[in-house]
Amino acid sequence: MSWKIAACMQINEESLKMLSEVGIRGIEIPGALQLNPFKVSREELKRIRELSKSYNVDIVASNVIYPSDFSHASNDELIRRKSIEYTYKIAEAASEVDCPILVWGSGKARNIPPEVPLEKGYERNLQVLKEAAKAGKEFNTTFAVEPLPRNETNFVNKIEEAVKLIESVGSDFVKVMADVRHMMREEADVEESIRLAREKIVHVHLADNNSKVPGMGIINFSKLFRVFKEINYKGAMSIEARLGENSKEELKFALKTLKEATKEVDSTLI
Ligand code: LER
Ligand code: MN
Repeated sequence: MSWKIAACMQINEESLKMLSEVGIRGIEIPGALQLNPFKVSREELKRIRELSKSYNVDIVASNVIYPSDFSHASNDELIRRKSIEYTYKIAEAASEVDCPILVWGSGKARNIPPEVPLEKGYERNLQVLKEAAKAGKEFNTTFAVEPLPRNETNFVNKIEEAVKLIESVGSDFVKVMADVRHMMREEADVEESIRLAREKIVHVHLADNNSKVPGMGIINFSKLFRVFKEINYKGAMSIEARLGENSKEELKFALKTLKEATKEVDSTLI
């Protein structure tokens, strides 16, 4: 098996230069900032696309796609409509930069406010994902629901919940993603949860248990990669870690750690 490796960061000359030097050929960009259809012009999207091509670093995904003041489950209909309109338009923006995956994380935006009954909140979030399915099909972009820990959201904390949710959307353009750091915290058995979602997983985030780059904590990555190989996972894997002063050295170290781990399971990183 071979997996495309990427790193989560803003796209610009500097980050692309650094990634090229480290040997990472993928980038995952912050959507609310760099694909925001209410703020980012077509010209800017074109510039981003060309920049990524010129460095030969692919935009494999975009995360943090909603601004933090969004609320899909709000009692205010105008606020809910804004989420729906934005969801549709960000899929178009993603297609303009050849970004195939939009990570449906954004814990705050999907949080069910205390004054909203849980069932109603569920329905309202589902409504947004149904729009995502429509937009995804039109612009050939897949939305990937990311289970997030309880301190980030009260809506979808576990893989099992994400699977159930996407099954009720019933679209090839709304799938599941696995963030291994969050899974360590929320899942009773991380490996079994990966097996449970199987072919529904379309994207992966990698960090160590302490949010630092892989290799700086206690996660056994080869053990995890063995399961991704077993389920025949073919998507990309993005390093989504808190980088310190010397991000270049940290990413080099992460790449080395991950390459060793993939080698142990007779796989490669590209
Ligand atoms: C936040 O913890 C996170 O994992 C991001 O991917 C949210 O989209
Ligand atoms: Mn993540």
